Amino acid sequence: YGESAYLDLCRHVLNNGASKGDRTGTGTLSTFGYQMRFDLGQGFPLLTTKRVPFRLITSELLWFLKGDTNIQYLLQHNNNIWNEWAFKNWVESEEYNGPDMTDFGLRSQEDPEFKKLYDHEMETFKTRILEDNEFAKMYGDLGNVYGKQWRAWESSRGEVIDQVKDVIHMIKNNPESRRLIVSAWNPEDINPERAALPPCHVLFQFYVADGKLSCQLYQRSGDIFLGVPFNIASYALLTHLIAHECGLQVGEFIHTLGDAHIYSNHVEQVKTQLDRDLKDMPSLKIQSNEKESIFDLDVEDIILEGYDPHPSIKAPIAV
Ligand code: UFP
Repeated sequence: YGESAYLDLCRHVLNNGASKGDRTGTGTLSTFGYQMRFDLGQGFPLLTTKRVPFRLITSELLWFLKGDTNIQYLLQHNNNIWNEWAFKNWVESEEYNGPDMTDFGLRSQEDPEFKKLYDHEMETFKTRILEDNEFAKMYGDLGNVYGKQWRAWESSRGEVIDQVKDVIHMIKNNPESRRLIVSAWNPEDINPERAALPPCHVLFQFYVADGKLSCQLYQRSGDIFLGVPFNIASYALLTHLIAHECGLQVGEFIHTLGDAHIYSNHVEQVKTQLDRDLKDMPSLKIQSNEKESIFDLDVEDIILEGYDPHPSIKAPIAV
């Protein structure tokens, strides 16, 4: 249960994981099929054995919930986690005429001279997205990512489906339903020609019993050290927000992972984290007095209390 379940997953993969190559060429220790449970009534499951940047989790989730797919909102909230994807579209466009940015992810990790050029181009790009709405419309939009899939799924018949609104309606009106599902996985979009990033969070399902709302996520691929702590907090927050909207208490978040892996260059960091003791869990408060619905919430409405974790641990991200 809780953070111990996460640390158990780390231990399990360190001790039993298969050595497995991967798309990024980094190499991993990996296991297939693993489940963790978090009782949200006990506290908010933001890890305490290292600091996890909750601010970024909040603004990203509110961005998804608004159905927004443009990084301008994220940049306005000082959130840089999706920049590379938009930047890629920009530097591959006809209009871009700066220095060659082919393979910028890998090259900026390997070549300090190139990194300077890249950092400069990226800063220029961010400023333009923030200051020039026309430019932002053209190059800040990521297309078929979670915001679109959750709030404005386009069917082949030309309908637009708001899965989150629909699921909230169902939870309120038919809480016993066994069909309380939101899916991000669209086989039509998985073609690499059309979407660069097939969703990691494939599908989630809600469940209501005893006045409590639970949520289970199926995540097809999880970077245990960098991604998963983020993902746990994000879906725990989502469960809180939907419960709040539906007048329910929070139940459990159940995290089911497909390929759960520790990258070979994260092993030392994981061991450092495993040597640390757990601290008290923080708690979450939602302030929404005048807000019509959770779709109108702002980051300031979400308040985390009592978070006093061990320091963060740096690790390179696999791109
Ligand atoms: N990843 C996560 N969580 C996320 C996310 C990505 O752990 O929310 F978007 C990791 C999993 C994997 C990589 O290490 O990013 C995605 O690569 P692939 O598509 O090859 O699974």
